[in-house]
Amino acid sequence: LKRVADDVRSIPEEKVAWFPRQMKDLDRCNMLITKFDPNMDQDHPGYSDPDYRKRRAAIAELAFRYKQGDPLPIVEYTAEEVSTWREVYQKLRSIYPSLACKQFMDSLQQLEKECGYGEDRIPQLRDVSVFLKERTGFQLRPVAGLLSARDFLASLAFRVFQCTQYIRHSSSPMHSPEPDCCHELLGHVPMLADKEFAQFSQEIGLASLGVSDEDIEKLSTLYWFTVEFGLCKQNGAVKAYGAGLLSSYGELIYALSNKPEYKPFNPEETAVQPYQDQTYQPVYFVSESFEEAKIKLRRYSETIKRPLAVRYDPFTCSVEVLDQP
Ligand code: NLE
Ligand code: FE2
Repeated sequence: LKRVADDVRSIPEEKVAWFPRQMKDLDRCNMLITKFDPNMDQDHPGYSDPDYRKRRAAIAELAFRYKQGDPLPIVEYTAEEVSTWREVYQKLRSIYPSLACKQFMDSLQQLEKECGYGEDRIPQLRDVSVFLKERTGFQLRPVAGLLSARDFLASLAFRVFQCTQYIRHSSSPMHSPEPDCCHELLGHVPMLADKEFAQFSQEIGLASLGVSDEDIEKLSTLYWFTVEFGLCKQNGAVKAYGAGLLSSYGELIYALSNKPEYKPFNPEETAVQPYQDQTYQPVYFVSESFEEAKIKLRRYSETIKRPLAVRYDPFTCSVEVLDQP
């Protein structure tokens, strides 16, 4: 309570939700959502597998202990985990060339050449974070599971991407309702290695700082239908750029089949579209181009009301609060 009161004093207009100002404040952006946790969710394929649950707890512990600036933890993956990864990698790799957007393919090829991506080993967050930092300034930090939307979005404002480090259960390699390292490494990382996409991600993050719960809900829905499940046209064909598609063989094929409904991407409408987080989406939003999604989203975020304006200072890695524009 004390910390909220302090922050409110420097922003006189109205009460504003606490948000991180400096990169080290991200240590406080760690509120987990437990709905897909293998200990809580009876439908989780790991629910009745005590070894899997034990392993998840051990990897979660690494994330709980992590403080901003620490070296990223190294996980020695077991043979079973590597074999799950292999299956996911092989299957997805074979369909990417026809279904993934160009930006994704370019980055994936670089990751394979320069960052040890391949079917034989699970890349370590530590190496991937160095790679990304050089490309787009993004860095990774470990997280124990699904984060609250507010905390997750806030970290993007600092070009920090919170990544899970455990792997999905071996019984369901082709789709997982919760994020895991396949989702982060195959879905998100290649896109974060693209300069434009990195910029787009940080803008969503900055737009989320200090906004109401209602606006967080809208922004996270927009994030869901773009960064996670977005489709865009390229050379006349529809391609996937959303990470939730690019890490799920089952849903990637489904999304680009003639089964689901497509709607044109329009932030006002997309922000209030109900979504599905257990299984495949019934509807996907298609933007005319990658650029278009970015421009429309930027325009939308300028319309969100908040009693402050923010700017990221890359020299000090901190968020400056400006007067109302
Ligand atoms: N469904 C995705 C996958 O199987 O990789 C994960 C989505 C996380 C939001
Ligand atoms: Fe994700």
